[in-house]
Amino acid sequence: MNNLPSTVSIIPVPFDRGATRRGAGQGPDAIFGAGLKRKLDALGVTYQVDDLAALPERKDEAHHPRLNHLTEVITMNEQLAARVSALAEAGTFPLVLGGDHSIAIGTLAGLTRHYRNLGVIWIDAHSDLNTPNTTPTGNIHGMSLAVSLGRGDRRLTSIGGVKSTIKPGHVVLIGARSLDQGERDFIRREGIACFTMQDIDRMGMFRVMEEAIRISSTGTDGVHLSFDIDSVDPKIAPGTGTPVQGGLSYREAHLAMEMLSESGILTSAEFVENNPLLDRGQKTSRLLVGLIGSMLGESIL
Ligand code: HAR
Ligand code: MN
Ligand code: MN
Ligand code: MN
Repeated sequence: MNNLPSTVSIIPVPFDRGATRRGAGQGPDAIFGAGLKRKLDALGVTYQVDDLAALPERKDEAHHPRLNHLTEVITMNEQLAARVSALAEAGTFPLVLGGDHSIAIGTLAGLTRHYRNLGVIWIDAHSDLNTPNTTPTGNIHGMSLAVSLGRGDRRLTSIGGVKSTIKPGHVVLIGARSLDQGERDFIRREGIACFTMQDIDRMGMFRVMEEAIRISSTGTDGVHLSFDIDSVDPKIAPGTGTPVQGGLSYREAHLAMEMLSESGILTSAEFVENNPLLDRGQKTSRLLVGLIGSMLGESIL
């Protein structure tokens, strides 16, 4: 089954200031190096590669307690929000390549300028629901989903200007296995659907994805996939900055992408936290090319 979007707009975001370990900034190049264009050509996908202005080399190093590299994160995400918003408005399918997960702030800000009720499928070992009050690290990649739900520092939640707010009932977390206490409280308080690794063990990925597709596409006018490669088990995806054992298998990850393709619900996607400096060869980048292929309709038979 094939539900190809008309035109895919690839947006590389070489940014890693939202994380402690550097290297995710080289993630987009590594995904191209592992054959992304060849894969899209083989699938007959129409695509264009977008360009963001490079970040100025040296930014002010003002210290923002509990918000590491705040200025750089804001600058990058304002730019990204503007691009994503324009590309969604033009009717294309934005495909953002990270970069650390703080870039979801800009992606989602741009999308919610366009969609009034955006559904979000967040596949990640983490939930990225910290705020400056709960963060154990101050790293903004651990806060991006909270920001997109309108929580946290105003300088982050205001990125992208006038936009709708994502509703907690339209968000689905998949693959969680490393949550901070403040994040658990957030999930319970807001009633966010969360399929942990334990749920995946017990229900199977097929049923989890059926539920995720139903929840994210009910009462929404678009669905975004935010895929953090650390959702996948580090034995299969070693190239990432905050690996957590006990993750998705190769097939579970592919099945999720295949089911999303079949469902036809996705209107945008991002793939983040690919760190080629920590990879074994091109293992993780190649996996990402395969997963993007499955999301865009590649089938086994
Ligand atoms: N929860 C931790 C924090 O807030 C770790 C977040 C980690 N990393 C990510 N996000 N890759 O999914 O710092
Ligand atoms: Mn539209
Ligand atoms: Mn993440
Ligand atoms: Mn993560």
